[in-house]
Amino acid sequence: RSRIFSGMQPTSDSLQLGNYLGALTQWVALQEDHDAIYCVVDLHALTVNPDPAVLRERTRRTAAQFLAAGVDPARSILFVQSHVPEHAELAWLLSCQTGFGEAGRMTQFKDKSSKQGTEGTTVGLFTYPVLMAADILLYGTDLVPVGEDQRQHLELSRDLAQRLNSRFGKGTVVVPEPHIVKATAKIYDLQDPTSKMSKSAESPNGLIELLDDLKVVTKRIKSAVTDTEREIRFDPLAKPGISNLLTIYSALTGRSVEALEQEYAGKGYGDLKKDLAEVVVDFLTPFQERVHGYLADPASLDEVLADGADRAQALAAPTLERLYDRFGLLRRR
Ligand code: AQP
Repeated sequence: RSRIFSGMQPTSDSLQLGNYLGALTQWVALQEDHDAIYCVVDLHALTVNPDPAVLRERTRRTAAQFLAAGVDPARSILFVQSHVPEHAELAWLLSCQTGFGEAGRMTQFKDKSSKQGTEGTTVGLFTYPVLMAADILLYGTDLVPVGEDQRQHLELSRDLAQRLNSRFGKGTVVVPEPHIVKATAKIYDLQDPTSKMSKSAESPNGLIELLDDLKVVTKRIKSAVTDTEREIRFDPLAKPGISNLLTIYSALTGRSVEALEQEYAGKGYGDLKKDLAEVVVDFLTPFQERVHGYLADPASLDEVLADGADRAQALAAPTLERLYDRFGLLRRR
């Protein structure tokens, strides 16, 4: 069985629909016939300096949303990144293998740091993709299910893996492959349908947040930006807003975009939005109930996470030990 690893940051009280459709649904599907490891990457979230109490709360909330989406801790390993210190340790080794210029070419860093300014941007944000490579390489990961925005970071993980293999010998680490499902690889902001939907967007109005009030969700879908035509047609270049709504509709119902185009031929944008809002509300209602169930029992949730951390660490520790040795660090007796 091949090995899957993926993570999500606890950077918001709620995940957004892009996180769910771009990544989380693939996580749930892949755990059926792969060895899957899923992680709340709290160390990554530190790069934007969150309030400590808020971070702690969001870490549990993020784990609860993984479980509510169907991540099954009996089949997969589910844990919190900082519970397994090998992640931070391997990140140091890898940061000493990453070129400064190479890290500086990461577009996500360029985007986020340009918004925050030089003084507001942490060194942690700069080395974020190196920590991500450590997460992946620590487990001999074959496949990483992510959305399109993570493709470049994954390319860096592959480059680092190949670098270690050419320096220390073939097979030192596994070179990971991205698993990106084209149809849902990038869900767009409802108010700005040429930008990706993002948890920490400047304005929440274009987000579908999984834990938001259902009336707010409905209102946001009904006020989604469209275009001045009337035809309901999938055409991401000419009609990014309508195409995004069709993508979401199709992904949540399992109906093809073509079938939806036919069904809505001659109907108005208002009809599409009203029906989509119902589809989203029908999906979110039981999802939110499950999340609140997990959050009502934090002791059990913490137990699931502790068990996951034990299982993850059992895999991570020997890999790190082997790499420390390859790098020439004298091991303690
Ligand atoms: N809009 C999206 N469409 C499809 N997939 C998406 N992902 C994120 N946004 C979309 C995927 O969800 C996972 C979450 O990764 P993350 O939490 O590490 O952070 P991110 O990629 O930076 O996601 P966000 O929501 O934009 O978070 P913030 O605002 O904190 O930066 C990844 O697999 C990602 O590809």
